[in-house]
Amino acid sequence: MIGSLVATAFWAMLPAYVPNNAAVLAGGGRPIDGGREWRGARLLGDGKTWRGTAVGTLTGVVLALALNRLAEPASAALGVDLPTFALPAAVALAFGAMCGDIGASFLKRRSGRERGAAFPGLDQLDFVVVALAAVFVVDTDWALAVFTPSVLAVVLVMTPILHVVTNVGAYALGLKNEPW
Ligand code: CTP
Ligand code: K
Ligand code: MG
Repeated sequence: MIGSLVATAFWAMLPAYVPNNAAVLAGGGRPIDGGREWRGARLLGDGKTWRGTAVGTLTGVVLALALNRLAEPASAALGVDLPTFALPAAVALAFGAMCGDIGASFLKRRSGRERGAAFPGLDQLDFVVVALAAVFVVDTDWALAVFTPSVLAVVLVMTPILHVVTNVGAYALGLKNEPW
């Protein structure tokens, strides 16, 4: 029971989990805010770039399409009914995740935090909250069917754990400047 909830939650959120990591690898180039400031601090900062956002979103969408091809064999192997992703749902999860992270940077700059500063709680859940909100708006029936209250509960517990583990790992491998 808990195993199938975890499998469903992880599978359904993968297109939202991967974009931030892809952005870390692809980041660089022109910042989205073009260097602009607002009320004495950068609007978003140099850590939110067009390239990172575009590559992150695209990676999440392509991953969702790849998962569609694996859904049947993976469901059979695990004995779980894993969902497929319609394109609008895939875009909502991937782009929603990127937007959540960008929104968090906006809040960090407003609260005096420099680029790279930690904001515990926000760092671990920003992308998930916006990705879920976006997919519930864009593909409501699908989202209601996949993200039952118990799957949502697993997502909210599992995401911060995965976030900490992947970021500490990326930092240890020298891929990321901070371990959060
Ligand atoms: N990145 C990017 N574009 C994004 C998100 C991330 O280019 N939309 C890249 C940047 O190189 C960034 C790195 O991924 O520095 C790490 O991402 P993150 O930790 O989200 O950014 P920070 O540098 O910590 O900046 P902030 O304080 O604004 O979160
Ligand atoms: K972040
Ligand atoms: Mg950071």
